Amino acid sequence: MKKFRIDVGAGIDLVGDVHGCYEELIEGMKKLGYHKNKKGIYFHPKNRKLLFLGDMMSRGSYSLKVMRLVMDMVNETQAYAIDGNHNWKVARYLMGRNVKMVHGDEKFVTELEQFEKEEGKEKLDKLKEEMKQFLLACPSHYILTKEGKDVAVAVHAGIRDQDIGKDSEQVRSFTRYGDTAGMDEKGKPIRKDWTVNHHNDLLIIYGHDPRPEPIIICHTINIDQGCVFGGRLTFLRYPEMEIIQVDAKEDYAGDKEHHITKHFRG
Ligand SMILES: [Mn+2]
Repeated sequence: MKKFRIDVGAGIDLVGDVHGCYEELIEGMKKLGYHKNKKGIYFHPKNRKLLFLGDMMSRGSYSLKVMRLVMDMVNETQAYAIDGNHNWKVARYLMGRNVKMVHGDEKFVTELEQFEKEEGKEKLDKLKEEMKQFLLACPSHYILTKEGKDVAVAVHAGIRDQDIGKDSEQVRSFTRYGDTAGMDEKGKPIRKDWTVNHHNDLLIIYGHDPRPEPIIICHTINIDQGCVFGGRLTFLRYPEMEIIQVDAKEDYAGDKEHHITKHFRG
């Protein structure tokens, strides 16, 4: 399947869950050497590309600004973006489905209401349609290739080896939520460790389930260090395997019980 494959080319800079952390995103992109062209679109002078690992919005404070930047960069072929559980939730909301906008998605709705107050209904409807089309077009994962050989996989929550390069609702469910075993008594998903079942040569780069550090385990690396929970925004320069991080300016999510908030702010 060709549609899943991206050539590493001059290099790919992958970024974990942004969740509306616009300032940290810009700070990190500048550290990596991105700047704006005459059209106001961020690009890398050495033709590197940015790859968003899904969940660019919700929980944080500037989802619309992040989405504008992501959509502009993807439209101008300077970035790639993949699906995530919040992407999917927001996409369904924008399709008019009856979804509960909770767990940080309510902040996205508040931003839309604010946008309407400032810009009017016509512009809001146009933006909503654009975001809906964009989110629905995000693939479940990308396979990075170098000299025609598959080298790595970029995915939001995780992937089973046998699903790499495949697409179905079942695959999408796994790539959005990872391997889950139902809900706990608080309604939070019980997450199972899928990484132990990863046995091929591909490095799997993922986010979704924030960890204090980006550590390579079983040839997988989690680059979501919970920026929105007051942790850090992580960028991975591939194939250099260089980590660039930006400290969160604040704890946007305000979940004092979250393990990342406790780790970085406790
Ligand atoms: Mn997620």
